[in-house]
Amino acid sequence: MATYTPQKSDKFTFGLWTVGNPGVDPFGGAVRTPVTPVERVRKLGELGAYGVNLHDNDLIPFGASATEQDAIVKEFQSVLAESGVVCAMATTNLFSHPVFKDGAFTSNDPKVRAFARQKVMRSIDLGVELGAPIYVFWGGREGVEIEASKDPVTAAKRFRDALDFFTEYVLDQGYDLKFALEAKPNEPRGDIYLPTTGAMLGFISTLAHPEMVGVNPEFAHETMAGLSFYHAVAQALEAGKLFHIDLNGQKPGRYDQDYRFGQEDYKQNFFLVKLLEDYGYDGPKHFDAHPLRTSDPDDVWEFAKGCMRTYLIFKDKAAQFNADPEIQAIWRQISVRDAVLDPILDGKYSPQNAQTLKSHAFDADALAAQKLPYEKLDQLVFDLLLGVR
Ligand code: GCO
Ligand code: MN
Ligand code: MN
Repeated sequence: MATYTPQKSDKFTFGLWTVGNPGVDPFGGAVRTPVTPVERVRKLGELGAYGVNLHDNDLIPFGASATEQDAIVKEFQSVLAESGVVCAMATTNLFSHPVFKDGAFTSNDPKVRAFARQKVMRSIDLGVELGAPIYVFWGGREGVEIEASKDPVTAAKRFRDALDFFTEYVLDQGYDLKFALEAKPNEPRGDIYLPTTGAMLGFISTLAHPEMVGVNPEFAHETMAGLSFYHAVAQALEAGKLFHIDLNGQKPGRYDQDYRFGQEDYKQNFFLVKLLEDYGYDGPKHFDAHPLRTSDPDDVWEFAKGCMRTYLIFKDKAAQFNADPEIQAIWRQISVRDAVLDPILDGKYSPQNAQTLKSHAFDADALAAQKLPYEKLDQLVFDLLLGVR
């Protein structure tokens, strides 16, 4: 019987803000006093997590002096070393302080936009000092409720100008750092710009250094919009742009629930884990989730353990799927091969290939009569997931 014990090689990570979430929601205040960042790292290390992620202000209070920052960083570096936990990703809080209430990079006020750039550069320096190889941009306040208040074309340009500035900054400093852009359709803004992973992928190709920039898709964000997270991740993977991933649980069409990974839609999560494993995604798997508001401090750690355990169970199920003779037989049956057509379809355009396709005789009725036993296939998957196979 597998124990589903997380190993460092699983590359499971948690944001300081995830296990440190005090349970605040729009209707009520904190229900827990989180332990300090240092203690969170220590505990995550004990549980087998590989890394920790942070916003600048998860560690360094807003407005702290350089001396205060140095002391905090030193203590944090020593707990990272002691616990064997790495700083896997860093990011900037461009959403909590009221100065960002109408956006950071897309604010109409150049002083706010400039302050945001200052904060990001300082935060990049901090992330690099802590050893983070990935820097996430999530534009939580980059959006609107009132369309008359901003020009969305100008907003897109401002977002791009900011990112181009930061990639140049990274190159100028000689940092070894990649960026990952995280999309979200809404919340906290009525509409957030660049609302989906697909939108981010399109945007990246317009940047000055697209090779330095990938995506950080989040289960909850795509699911809120009623989209398939599995497909969004697949597209990013295929484009070589899956630099980071935020895993959690979410029901479609709701506010951002940030549930424990795997809490909702087992099938979608199974295929997601299978995708990451089959295609050898080797970046961090970040559980960007919150313990329930009902959780006491012990239950917070059950939440963290549950995220990792669930991933490992799905990984085990993916291996079962790949080894299941009946499932694989159906897969072979539907994965039709054709000695003449496959090389043409897999290859590039040539006048010869165009001519061959144009003159090929197809029997459309015979093709339409091919058996596609998908009811049977899906039931096998269901049985496998529910543990009766
Ligand atoms: C959210 C987002 C954030 C970001 C984080 C890192 O919905 O609040 O998912 O948790 O992931 O700010 O950029
Ligand atoms: Mn989120
Ligand atoms: Mn996230």
